[in-house]
Amino acid sequence: MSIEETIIRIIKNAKRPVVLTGAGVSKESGIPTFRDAMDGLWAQYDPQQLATPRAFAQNPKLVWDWYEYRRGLVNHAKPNAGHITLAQMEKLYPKMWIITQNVDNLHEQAGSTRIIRLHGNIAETVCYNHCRGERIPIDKADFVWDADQSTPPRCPHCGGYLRPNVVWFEENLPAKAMQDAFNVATRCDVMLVVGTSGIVSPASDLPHVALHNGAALIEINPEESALTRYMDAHLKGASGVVLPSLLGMIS
Ligand code: BV8
Ligand code: ZN
Repeated sequence: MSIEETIIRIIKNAKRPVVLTGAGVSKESGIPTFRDAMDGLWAQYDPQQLATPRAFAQNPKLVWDWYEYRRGLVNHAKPNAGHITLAQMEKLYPKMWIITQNVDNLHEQAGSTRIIRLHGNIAETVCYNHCRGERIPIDKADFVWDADQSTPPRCPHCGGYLRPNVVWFEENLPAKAMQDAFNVATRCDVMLVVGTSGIVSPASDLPHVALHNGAALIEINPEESALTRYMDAHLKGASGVVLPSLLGMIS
């Protein structure tokens, strides 16, 4: 049996597949990955320097504006064939979960329902002081903000700054998301690792958890990543191309 046939058989026979997605799955929807240089004003900044509590403390307006720019990209983005295929796969596998590092909502828009969000949701806004409790979204209707003002919008409850509901570097991930992700990674029999450079932890630990528990690891990425050497197979290509062809072969 060829390697391809073996891979197809492994995925076809999976009972509890898990898909770990990174920024690469949203690239074909027009959302730059963290590795991509961003354009215009933002090209001069390193995302890893902006997505931190320190950056927000030092320059709240700059960080808020950066997220407003990215929210604009996300609002105009549509799910691509990769997101849509994963939503179709969820119907074939009743125990399938997606664990995503992405902060866009393209998996939900494509119709996926079993999603574990590790790094939050850029569309949501929370109080920087957590005055309503940890990461409780504040409704857009409850605050006003105009792009010219020199600060982020103010919390309607405590007057502190508002911030995007994303997990910054050096912030802990939401405990429930972490627990759920490690649970499904421990129990899965196949993990598809799609569109991630595998650099950011603890997300990048999850394939090791799956491997340690006997799962087959299959990567879908046009490039090699920090995880490629642990993979049983690396399907080289864009997720919007590879995933639909994979679905064609397993269904
Ligand atoms: C934590 C939300 C405990 C925000 C994100 C030293 C000092 C301090 C901390 C650390 C340190 N060393 C390590 C750490 C831990 C740190 C970390 O991992 N740092 C990295 C940089 C080494 N992690 C954390 O801080 C986490 N918290 O550990 O808490 C703690 C507490 C205090 C102090 C220390 C630790 C929090 C991590 C979450 C950060 N937030 N996002 C926002 O979006 O603004 S991470 C963000 O970057 C994304 O969510 C994603 O996770 C990551 C980007 O990675 P990818 O998704 O993989 O995207 P990337 O661009 O890298 O790669 C894209 C891939 O797609 C490429 O491989 C490319 O080839 C491929 N591709 C391209 N096109 C396609 C494609 N694939 C398929 N199809 C295509 N068409
Ligand atoms: Zn508040």
